[in-house]
Amino acid sequence: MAKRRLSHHQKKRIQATQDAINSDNQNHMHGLVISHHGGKIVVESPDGSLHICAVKSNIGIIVCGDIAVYERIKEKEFRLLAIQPRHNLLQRIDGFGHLKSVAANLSQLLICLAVKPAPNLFLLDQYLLSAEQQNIDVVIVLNKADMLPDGFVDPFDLKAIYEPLGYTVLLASVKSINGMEPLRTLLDNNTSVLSGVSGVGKSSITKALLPEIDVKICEISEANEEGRHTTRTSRLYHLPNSGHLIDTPGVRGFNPVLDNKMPVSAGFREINQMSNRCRFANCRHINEPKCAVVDAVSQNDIANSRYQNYLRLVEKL
Ligand SMILES: Nc1nc2c(ncn2[C@@H]2O[C@H](COP(=O)(O)OP(=O)(O)OP(=O)(O)O)[C@@H](O)[C@H]2O)c(=O)[nH]1
Ligand SMILES: [Mg+2]
Ligand SMILES: [Zn+2]
Repeated sequence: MAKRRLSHHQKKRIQATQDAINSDNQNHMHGLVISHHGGKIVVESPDGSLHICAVKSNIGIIVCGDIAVYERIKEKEFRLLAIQPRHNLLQRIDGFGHLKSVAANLSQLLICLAVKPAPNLFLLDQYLLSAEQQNIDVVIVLNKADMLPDGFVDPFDLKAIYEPLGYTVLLASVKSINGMEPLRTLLDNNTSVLSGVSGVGKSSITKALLPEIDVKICEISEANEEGRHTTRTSRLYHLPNSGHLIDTPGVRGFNPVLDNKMPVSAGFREINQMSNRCRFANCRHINEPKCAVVDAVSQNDIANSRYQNYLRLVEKL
């Protein structure tokens, strides 16, 4: 494949970033990006001070969880110079086809679903694919469990489908505080990002874990049970037991970044594993003869919903 040629502007940016990262300039500081709003970046220094940084042009993407290199220009003025190389970067394609970056340097993705608005398994599988791509652990949180009729232990078959794949599924309720303690434990020592559609209760969960912090929560519209996109910008919070939690704005969808370097099957653990048994090494698991994946679906060893969502994503690519 031909190498992509970098523009003069891109080369300059990479060089400037390298210079700032490698520099032993005593005035350069390092800090954690807490939020990014309207061109202002809030960076937390290792001593806990918050510094609002203006951004030097040509720095590129900056998100919560990034480690910034920055400098003081005046008493209370700071300028962000570069972002340190990341372990990972969670990204999605928005409804207009634009690449959106969610957060960086994550160890855990909390996919927040709710009893109402009811979970969309295609959205969930798209999240899971993105997490597999970026090597991020996942916890599937089904919030608003208080709205379930008595006796429902596995609504929407989430445990039945996803636990055998190795994903943690947690039923939670901010209202009845069910599941909040196990969730707290899962967050310890992790940098976790909470993502999901509007109104599922991401900010309510954040507030339940950090009651002393003012997190804005909105009443959902009774008419259609949809959220109102209350949270407008992502924000990183510190948890008492040394973890970080990033609350993000509700998404309408979570289209993963798909490219030819990684087959869609790599984002579906069970399909990936089963594909070793297909007759053809390059089997797409659609209509090829002796396809172990199609066989496994017909035997109910692979959930049909997972397979249908796999096909939808292959079609997109
Ligand atoms: N019954 C019930 N309602 C809840 C629960 N958690 C949150 N809610 C309600 O759900 C609504 C939306 O909560 P938010 O926390 O603002 O939802 P969000 O996911 O942050 O929404 P966006 O910021 O718009 O993405 C509010 O009316 C909450 O009171 C829960 O466990 N049970
Ligand atoms: Mg919110
Ligand atoms: Zn196959």
